[in-house]
Amino acid sequence: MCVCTCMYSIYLCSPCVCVLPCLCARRRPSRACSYIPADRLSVFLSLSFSVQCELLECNHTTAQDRSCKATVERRLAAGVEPPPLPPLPLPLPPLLAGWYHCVRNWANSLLHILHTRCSSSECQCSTNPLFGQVTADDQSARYFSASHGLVQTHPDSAIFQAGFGGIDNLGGRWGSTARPPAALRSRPLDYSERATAELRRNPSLSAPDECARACREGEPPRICYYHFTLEFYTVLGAACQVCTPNATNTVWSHCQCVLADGVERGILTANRMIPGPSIQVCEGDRVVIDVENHMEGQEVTLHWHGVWQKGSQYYDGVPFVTQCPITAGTSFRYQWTAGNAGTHFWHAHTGLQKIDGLYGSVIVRQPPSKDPNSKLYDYDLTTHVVLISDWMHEDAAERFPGRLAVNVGQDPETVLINGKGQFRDPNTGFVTNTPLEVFTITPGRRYRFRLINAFASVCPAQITFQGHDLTVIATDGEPVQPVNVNTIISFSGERYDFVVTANQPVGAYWIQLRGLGECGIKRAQQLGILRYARGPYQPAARPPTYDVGLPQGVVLNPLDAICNRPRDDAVCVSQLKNAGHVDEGLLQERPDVKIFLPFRFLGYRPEEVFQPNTYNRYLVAPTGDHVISLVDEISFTFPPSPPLSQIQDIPPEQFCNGDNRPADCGANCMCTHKVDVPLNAVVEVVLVDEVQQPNLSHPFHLHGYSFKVVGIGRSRGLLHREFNLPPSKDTIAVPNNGYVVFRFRADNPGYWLFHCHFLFHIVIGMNLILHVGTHGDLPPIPPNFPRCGDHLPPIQAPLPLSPYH
Ligand SMILES: [Cu+2]
Repeated sequence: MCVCTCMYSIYLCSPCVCVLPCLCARRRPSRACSYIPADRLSVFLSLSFSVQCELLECNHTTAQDRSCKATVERRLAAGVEPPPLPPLPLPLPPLLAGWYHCVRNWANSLLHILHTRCSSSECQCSTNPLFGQVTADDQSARYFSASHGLVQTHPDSAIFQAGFGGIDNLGGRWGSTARPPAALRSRPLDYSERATAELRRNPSLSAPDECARACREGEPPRICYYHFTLEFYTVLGAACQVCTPNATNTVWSHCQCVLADGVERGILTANRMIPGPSIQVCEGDRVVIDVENHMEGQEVTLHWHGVWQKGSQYYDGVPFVTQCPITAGTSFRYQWTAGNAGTHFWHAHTGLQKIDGLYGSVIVRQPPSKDPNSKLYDYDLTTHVVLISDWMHEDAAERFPGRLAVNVGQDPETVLINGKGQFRDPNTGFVTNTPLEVFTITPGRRYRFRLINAFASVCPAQITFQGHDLTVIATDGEPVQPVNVNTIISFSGERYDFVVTANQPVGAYWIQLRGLGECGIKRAQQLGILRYARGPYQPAARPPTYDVGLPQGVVLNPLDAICNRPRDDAVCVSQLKNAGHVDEGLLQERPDVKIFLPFRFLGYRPEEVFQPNTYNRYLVAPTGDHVISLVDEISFTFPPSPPLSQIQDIPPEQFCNGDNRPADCGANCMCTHKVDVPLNAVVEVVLVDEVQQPNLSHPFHLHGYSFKVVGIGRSRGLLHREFNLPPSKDTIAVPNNGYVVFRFRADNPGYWLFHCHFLFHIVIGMNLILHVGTHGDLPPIPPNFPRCGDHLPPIQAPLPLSPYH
């Protein structure tokens, strides 16, 4: 019996007959076909590919290598699934049989072969590259698989490539003497020991780049582990003297330089990246995120926007609703099952931290058989997430409550695509030369893009791809029947998935992102590049400007919200048709519960706000008005403890709603707005915009659910409802001076925040809590769940001074 190692993997011989010789392609070219399609160069060698080659009996001759390449490409194009690993060719000794069992059960990932650990008596299956590594004097523990440029192919395309685990350590003593291949030595892990300790300790955990994979039916779920270190940080800090970042949507950046739009400022970051780490998993995976708060003097919670948190209500991340905020210097472990697939994201839900940099993508993929639109695209790449955000050149706190003279209002200076962009100074005309985001595509292929609107300000965002149609296939994670448009307008908190077909001449094309509404004042826009592989890097066309932009064509989500008739130039969200399952009970005539929620601003005169001994909160709008928000005439305040875990600590009079207002509540009625809904009731919510401010449409987001949008419009009087396959969403913009009607079945017990997703409206009370079911319906409070609340003990008389004083 012998076990052999090679540069990229191992193979087994028993006695010296190779089980998987193809795995040693790089070291033993005489036995393998090592062809990798050019658009996947960033990945090394996939097992499925190797097995295909092996079955094809490729060998080292160039002619045969070419024929192997042709055959594999034909299979790829035809969408043929890769063959399973071959059965054992001959009886193996028990140890090797155990090893092979691990490899075969975890089929198709090279990582499993690399990271399975065998002692002299048994093998432990693991996908976790750090499992079992010893840190002391062990150099290898400081190296970690590159999530850089990780490529995720669509499962239909027959080849599935795993990220490369990096450490070849099956020779000698496992893990203690091995060194990473030379190619990886130049990529030190930008991680503290503490950040990887859990991965080293626990064999059942999968690392982030192993979880970012194609999802297959019947594959066992994984436990995906993430570690977020939250810090005060700097754009263009000294880290930028060390390296230039080029990764997109990674979990770790191997370069700690944050460029953003090339304007220096202080920021908040998770793992020194903007956007923060990307969580990409399969439906059914368990997601564990350890959040370490290093932001001195700041508390934080992270919300997983779009993840329903069924059974994990305590990890929804809303301060003083589902948990106590994470204080500086402490850690909090979020853990939830990725129960609903789709394009989601995470962001800080405390104060104004989100717009300073605390956000990132959450992508939950599913097997193609479960996606009704899977036939419409060939690739669903980890790199084709389009996270758009608005960006200021100072801390958000500089703009709250707001100024009167310089930098008035809360509008961003610019907008970013995946944290990248350039900034044109309006005073000097100087343009920064930071890199733009580039998405690469191959001619003839169809790509799924996942757009995430992580804006915090009131600006809608408009995105257009030059010369390419966008086929919208999902919104807020839920599939819709495909619709072709040219431009997508999205609001804070919304997500849209669309397919782009590489059907234009090979070249580079502009992607234009414009901030609309108030962002029009500063002409806030950003550019990105859609590049054909092997084509030029720069578009030939002049860059579009804010005022002379790309042609809009057909617009999804038009701002005028004229939605009660079909139009040639636009598609309203309410006109999208659901492509998933629609609960018929929801569409019955009478819902069990109807909640009518008009919302508006309340304006104060300065002499009303600034009275001695009163400290009413307010926001100074760009107009100089001092306002708070009212939903059903109540301005929401957070309770001192989370009702989910500490309901007994909250005085009942803290809560209120439209039918139960505190007796002495004036026009600026402040209390914890809570609407109770019985479990499993069919609920209809009617949101009516009474702000009466042109250019402002408030996007409302419901935690814990998606709902069916049955009506959007601007006419008052009879509200039009459309019950034919209404789309599912969790964030919906209410047209200014208009309304939205949606329905859902309240089957997820808990305390769910429902709020306008504009950051500066949350902090002045545009929220309420939807309380579904009773405490008896909730899962138990997690052990040692942190507690918080007021400390107001009886006041004591002065203590007598000690006689020695
Ligand atoms: Cu709002």
